Amino acid sequence: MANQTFLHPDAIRTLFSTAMSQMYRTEVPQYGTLMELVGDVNAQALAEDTDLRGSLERHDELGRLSLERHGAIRLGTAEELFNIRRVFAVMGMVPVGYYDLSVAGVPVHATAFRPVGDASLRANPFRVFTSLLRLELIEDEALRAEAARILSARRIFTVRALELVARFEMEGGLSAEEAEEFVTEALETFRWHAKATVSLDTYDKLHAAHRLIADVVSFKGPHINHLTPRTLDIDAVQAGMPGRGIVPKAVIEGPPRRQCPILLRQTSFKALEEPIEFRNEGGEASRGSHTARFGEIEQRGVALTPKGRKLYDRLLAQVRTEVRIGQSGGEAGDYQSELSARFAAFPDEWQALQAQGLAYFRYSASERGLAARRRGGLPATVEGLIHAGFLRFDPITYEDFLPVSAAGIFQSNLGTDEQQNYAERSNRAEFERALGARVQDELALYAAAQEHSLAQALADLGNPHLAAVA
Ligand code: OOG
Ligand code: NI
Repeated sequence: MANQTFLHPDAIRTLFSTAMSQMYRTEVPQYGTLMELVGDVNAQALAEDTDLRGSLERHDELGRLSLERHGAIRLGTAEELFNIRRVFAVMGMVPVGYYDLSVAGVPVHATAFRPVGDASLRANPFRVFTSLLRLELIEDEALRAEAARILSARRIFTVRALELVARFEMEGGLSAEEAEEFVTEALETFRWHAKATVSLDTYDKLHAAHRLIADVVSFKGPHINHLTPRTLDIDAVQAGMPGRGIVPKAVIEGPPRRQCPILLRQTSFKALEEPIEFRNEGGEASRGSHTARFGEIEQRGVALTPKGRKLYDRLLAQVRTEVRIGQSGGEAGDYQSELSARFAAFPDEWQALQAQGLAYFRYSASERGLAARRRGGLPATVEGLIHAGFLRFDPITYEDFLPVSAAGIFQSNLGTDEQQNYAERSNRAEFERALGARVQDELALYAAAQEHSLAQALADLGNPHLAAVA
């Protein structure tokens, strides 16, 4: 039976992301400092760049800016991944994209849970990069078995959280009151635990296999390991961090600074070393520490088409073979200049990106175009309409992640000595089996958004037949 009193999943997501941000601010005070810096830089960028402000305003992106963030968790078992999908579904977040990080020496594969659809993204684009540990990549058989045993014994969701998920699935929604309770219960899964579930000895063994394995296996739950606000000027935030007592990683991951931002640029501050209490089988406590939680910022640009992405991947690979950043970060200057030099080959004007089919855009009929429709005699091609100023296009923001950047973020927090090379063993089918669902294809989502906007714009101009020509 239809229930009129459900709280919209978009609203539940905002309740949740706000509560999560609050919790992380309390747990990691540096995150609060970073949020303040990002707020200041964004205000300055908007004051100085009226075009940017106009474009964000036109697409209702201004409101979401201060809400905008992503987080990341690392799960241990197929069952945990299966249930987290159900939890995120309550908040209108679905798995998009498959990321294999084993190539970069990180024994996980991942997806991003995020809203899809323009309205939901506008309401709140909160996303969670969710990795699943690949125990099969642990070589030591005894250790692998022990890790599996430890993981199978833990329960990362509260009983009530799963009850509310089941209720959501049965009824098709949650009331405002249930949603509040759900958010409180779901938050428990993401909380930090200063007490490990293993002995210091076991922790050390897991840590020796890979620091990430220790991070996933040793605790009661998959603590959120970072939250990332979106900035309009990542270079300014990177430069401003030391002034506020934060030490950033050596280089910004992703493309260089450009007139027309593409994809995603990210930087982070190093993970904190935090005190942990371990307990051995006899119940005796010992003190140690664990390093997992960090801060990150990101600047988002336009989503690239497969053609644009290919060019991006090729240029980035060239830079990375040319300059390798060592542990000291001393090569950061060379890396930046190489990056800028190589990316000179990537067109940096909106017109060129559109005309060459390198990026995705949202089309709309301009006022002049609507006036021209009334007069009649519009150009017969999309190019002609654009040229005449009747059809406008604005960049579609990239809402996903980049595997090479993600690996760089993982590694900056694992220490370069931890680089291990697992052979590429991408296993999307296995990931989807654990997830209990297919991951959506992010490129298909952007392409659909572009096509939909173009069809609408052409219809507004009175000539929907042109869509086929585009
Ligand atoms: C996730 C790293 C990936 C990003 O922004 O690329 C990520 C992790 O360290 O668990 O969050
Ligand atoms: Ni991140």
